[in-house]
Amino acid sequence: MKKVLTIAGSDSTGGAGLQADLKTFEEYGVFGFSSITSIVTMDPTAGWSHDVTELPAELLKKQLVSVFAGGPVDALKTGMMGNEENIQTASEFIQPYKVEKIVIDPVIACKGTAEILQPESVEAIKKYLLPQALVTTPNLVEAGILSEMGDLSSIEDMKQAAKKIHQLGAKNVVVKGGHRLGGEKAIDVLYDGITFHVLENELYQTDFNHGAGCTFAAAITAGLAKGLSVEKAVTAAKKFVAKAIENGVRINPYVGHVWHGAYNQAENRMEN
Ligand code: PXL
Repeated sequence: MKKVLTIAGSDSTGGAGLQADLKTFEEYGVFGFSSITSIVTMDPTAGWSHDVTELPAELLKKQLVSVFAGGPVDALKTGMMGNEENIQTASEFIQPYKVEKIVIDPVIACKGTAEILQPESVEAIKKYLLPQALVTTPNLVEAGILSEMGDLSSIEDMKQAAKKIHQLGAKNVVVKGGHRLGGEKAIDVLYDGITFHVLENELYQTDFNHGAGCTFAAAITAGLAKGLSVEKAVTAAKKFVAKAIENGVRINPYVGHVWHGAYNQAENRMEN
C-alpha cells in the first residue's frame, strides 16, 4: 500500500484543501495522511467571505512527527501553507526523509475566491518549497506571481513562466490555463526542463468547480506514488479532474464543488 501525505489547509465544506486531497487519494487507492497548516472558514452571512486561521508551526511539526513515525511516505503534496514559519517548518522537517515525489501546489491565489490571497507566502514558497518540488502546479495567476511576469495571457506566456519557475528549482512545472486563459479548451503547459507539453482538455462551463486545483495536484501525487512517470501522472490527473468538474455539485447558495468520486462513479459504491 502506497502512503501519501498532504500538508495543507482544511476546507470544512469538503471541496478543496486536505479534504479534496484525502478524497482523491482514496479514489487512487493509496493510503492518505494529513498535516493541517490552517483552517479556512466561510461566512454565509457575509457573501461567503473566507477567513484563514493559521495553526502554530509547533502543532504542524507534531503532526508531521506522527505521520513519519512509520518511516517516509511514498509521495507528498503541499497546498495552502498559512505562513512562512509553517513553510519553513514543513520544508526542514521533510528534508532528511528524502521523499522524491513531492508536489508543490503553490496556493497563493485561489481561483474564484479573491479572499484567499497569500502574498506573504510567495518568498517562502520560492525559498523553501520549489527547490524540493518534483512537480509544481501554479494556476495562471500564481505562475504570473512566481515568475514575476505579472499577467499571463497566452500559451507563449505560460511557457516562459514555466521556464522561470523551473529555474527556481522545481523539476517539472505545470502551468494551469483554466478559464482565465480564455479560448475553447482547458490548456495546461507542462515543462520538464527540456520539453514543453501543451495539454488540452474540454473546458466545462460550470461554476461548480471549487477544489479543482487541489484535486488535480492530489491526483498527480497519488499517480506518482503508484509509479507513474510525471507525464503520465499529469495526463491521468487531468482526466480525473475533468470528470470531477463535469460532475460538480451545488453545495449551497454560494458555491459548488467538484465531485472527487466522479471518475470511479463512487456514488454507486456500497449499495448493499
Ligand atoms: O483552492 C485553494 C484552496 C486551498 N486550500 C484550502 C482552501 C482553498 C480554497 O478555498 O480552502 C484549504
